[in-house]
Amino acid sequence: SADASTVTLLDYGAGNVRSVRNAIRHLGFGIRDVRSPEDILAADRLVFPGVGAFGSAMDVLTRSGMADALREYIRRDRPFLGICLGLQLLFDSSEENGPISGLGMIPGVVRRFDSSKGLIVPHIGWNSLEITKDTQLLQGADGHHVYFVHSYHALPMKTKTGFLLYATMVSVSYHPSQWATFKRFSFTQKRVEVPPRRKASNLAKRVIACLDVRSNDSGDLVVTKGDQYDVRNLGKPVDLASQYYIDGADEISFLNITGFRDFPLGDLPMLEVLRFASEKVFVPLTVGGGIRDFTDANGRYYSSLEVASEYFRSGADKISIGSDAVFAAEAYLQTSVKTGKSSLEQISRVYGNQAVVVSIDPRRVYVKNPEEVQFKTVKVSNKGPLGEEYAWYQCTVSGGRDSRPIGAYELAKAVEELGAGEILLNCIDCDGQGCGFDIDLVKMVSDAVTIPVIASSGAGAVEHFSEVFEKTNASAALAAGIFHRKEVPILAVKEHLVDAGVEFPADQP
Ligand code: 1PR
Repeated sequence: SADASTVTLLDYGAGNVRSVRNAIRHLGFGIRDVRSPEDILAADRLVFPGVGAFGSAMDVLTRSGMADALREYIRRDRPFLGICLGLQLLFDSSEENGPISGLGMIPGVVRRFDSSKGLIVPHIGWNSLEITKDTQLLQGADGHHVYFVHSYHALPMKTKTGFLLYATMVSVSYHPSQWATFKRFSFTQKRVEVPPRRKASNLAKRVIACLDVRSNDSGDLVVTKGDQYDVRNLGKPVDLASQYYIDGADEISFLNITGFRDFPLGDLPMLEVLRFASEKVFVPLTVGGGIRDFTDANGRYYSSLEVASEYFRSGADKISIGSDAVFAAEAYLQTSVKTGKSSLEQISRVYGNQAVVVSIDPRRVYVKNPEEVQFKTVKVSNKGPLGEEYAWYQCTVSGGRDSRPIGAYELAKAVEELGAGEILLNCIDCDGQGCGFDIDLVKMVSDAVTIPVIASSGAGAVEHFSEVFEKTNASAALAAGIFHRKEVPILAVKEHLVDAGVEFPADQP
């Protein structure tokens, strides 16, 4: 029958569920989209990939009448696969922007991971699954590496009725080969209980390939790279991104380096690049450049949230904010008031912290004496030109063109408070130099925050990756030039990290 080959998908428009769609189709099923509460009740099997933040998702579900339909569907004991937030929403309440009441179908609460014990939250990256109880659904998944992005975990109260606790695992949304689960799901109606993972496993370090892109004179987006932010052209973004995915990159970042002067929604090539890339690249995509409020030539105002939403709809898993986050942090440090109006705050409130990266572009400023400046300094490993032993790292905006009165340390701490889920830490002095990451800078920032820090700028050899993971708390390392110029393949970096004893995913696509 038609129904045996159809999966009903609840996509309430809050983010990127492209990969889920790709995966369902990959397994040979058709997709019926939920347009009204009745569609939920009419479903034979319902997949609910929750994206975004708990509070805004509950608002949408309640306003549209879908909350009641979902409760009824589950009461009727119909097959249901809740992924990530799609599972959490079934609980009584969540701490995310809250406490906020959920659908109340599973007794229990959703809590934030406790970062006070040295945990880096959100947990982002490829980690192995450990299945401690035999379940039909996750058969064969034991020991496999899947991609996690989560800050919250669901804590069910002990009940007699087993519920499918699909943890907050979103891994499956990234690679169709991991969607075997779907096949099983479509044949089974049994509810099974999967206890949360018990033993902690090492958090895998990520290797990220970055593509700086800009529009050329004929309006095409090209990959560009230079040193110290002085750029030249290298190739086509989608082709390169696909190649990096095949080569084993854990994530891909696109930075539209002219985004600060052009309006991104007028930048159709970037949206096209994302659409094409998300069909070929099954690891997370981050996109940055130009995310801010904007009024176009006709006087039409676009909020940064609209800009970000368009990026998410086109296939981005995370967005990255540069200049606008610096202004938001400066205002916050001056007034100590969180207005809730900055792009950083608005986007993380709707899409969740884990979807918002802040890109920092600092430049080293040597000083003789830390007392000379009001910013956090470090004792540098290599003295300055006049024998200076200290430095602070001054933030810049507009691709390094303008320097601002705020240090990388101060910025990192402020944006963490404002809702950033991750920091992409560049360094203009090291960019394109191939002399290694700025260990002093990465150490200072990764020790200062509890969110993950991506070390960037300066990778020139495989040893630079193990060095940054050994000497700092960085969660990921990003490089551009060495990959573009094919000097060091991504696989060589990964092999080196294994040899050096830094854990990394072995069976990831
Ligand atoms: O300010 O929100 O519009 O965001 C602009 C974004 O574009 C920021 O993330 C900023 O870092 C980036 N950007 C702006 N201008 C440039 C430039 O190069 N002229 N690129 C630029 C920044 C730095 C890294 C680079 C690493 C690794 N590129 O992303 O990829 O340094 O390079 P390497 O491995 O070759 O050393 P907004």
